[in-house]
Amino acid sequence: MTDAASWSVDRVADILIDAENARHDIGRLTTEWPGLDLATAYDAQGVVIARKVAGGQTVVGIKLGLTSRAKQERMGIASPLTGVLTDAMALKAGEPLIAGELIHPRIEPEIVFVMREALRGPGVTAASALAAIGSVHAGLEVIDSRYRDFDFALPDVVADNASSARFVVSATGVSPIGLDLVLEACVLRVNGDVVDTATGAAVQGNPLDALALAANDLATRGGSIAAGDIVLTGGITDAVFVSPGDDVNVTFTSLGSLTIRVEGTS
Ligand code: OOG
Ligand code: MG
Repeated sequence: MTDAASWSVDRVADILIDAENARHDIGRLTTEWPGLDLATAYDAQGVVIARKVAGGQTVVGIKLGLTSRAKQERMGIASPLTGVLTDAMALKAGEPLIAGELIHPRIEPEIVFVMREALRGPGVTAASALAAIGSVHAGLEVIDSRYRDFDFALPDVVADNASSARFVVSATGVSPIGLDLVLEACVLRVNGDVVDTATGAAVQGNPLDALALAANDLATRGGSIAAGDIVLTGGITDAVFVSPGDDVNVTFTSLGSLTIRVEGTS
C-alpha cells in the first residue's frame, strides 16, 4: 500500500516500534508517505512514546538532537529536534551496552542537565534556563536509528524519537553556578585512542541556549520540561560506531568521566 489514504501516525508508530523490537532497519518513511511533514512526525513520535508508556515505561526526560555542527553535517540536517527519554533507555553507570539488542549503535558525548524546576516556553532564555537547572552531568548517548545507514530526512528522525536507544549520565553532578559550559571541554576515546574533542560551545554556541531552545520548541507543541527531568543537550562531537569489545570513554574538564563497555550479548 503506497497511497496516502493508507498512512496514519499510528501506522508510522507501528512500523518504527516493530523495527526497534525486531532490530531490523527500514527505508525512509517520508519516501513512502510524502505527507509525513514535521508536525505529523512529532505526532507520530508522541504515539511511539504513548505506546512505550502503555507498555510500562516511564518518561524521565527530554533529548535534543542535531544541536552541533558536527552532528548536523554528518546527518545532512541543519535543524535541531527533540525526543523523549524513558527509564528503559537508561544504563546505570558501569552497566555494559548490549550491542545485540540494537541495530547499529553509535555513541556520542553529551552535556546533561538534571532540572530542579520545570521549564516552560515560550520566552525561555539562557538565563532563565540556568536558574531551573539542579545539576550538570557528563553523558554518553547511544543512538540507534531505525533507518538503514542512518539515512533519514528530518520528519523521519523526528518520528523515530531522534534515534534514541540508550543513555548514561554520571552519578555525581556539578552545580551550574560558576561553570563555564561554553569552555567545558571533552575528549572522546575509543579503546584508549582519542577520536574526537570539542567544547560546549559546539552545542548551539552554549548548552544553556540548547536548553532554552528545547523548552521553547516543546512549547510550540504544548510540551514542557518537568522538575526532575534529565535533558540531553545533543552530541557535542560526531557519534562513533561501536562493536562488542569496545570501551568508549568521555572525559570532561569539570564534569568528570564516563565509560561504556560494549558487549555482544548479555
Ligand atoms: C539523530 C539523533 C541526534 C544528537 O545528539 O545530535 C542526536 C541521529 O544522529 O541519528 O541524538
Ligand atoms: Mg544525542
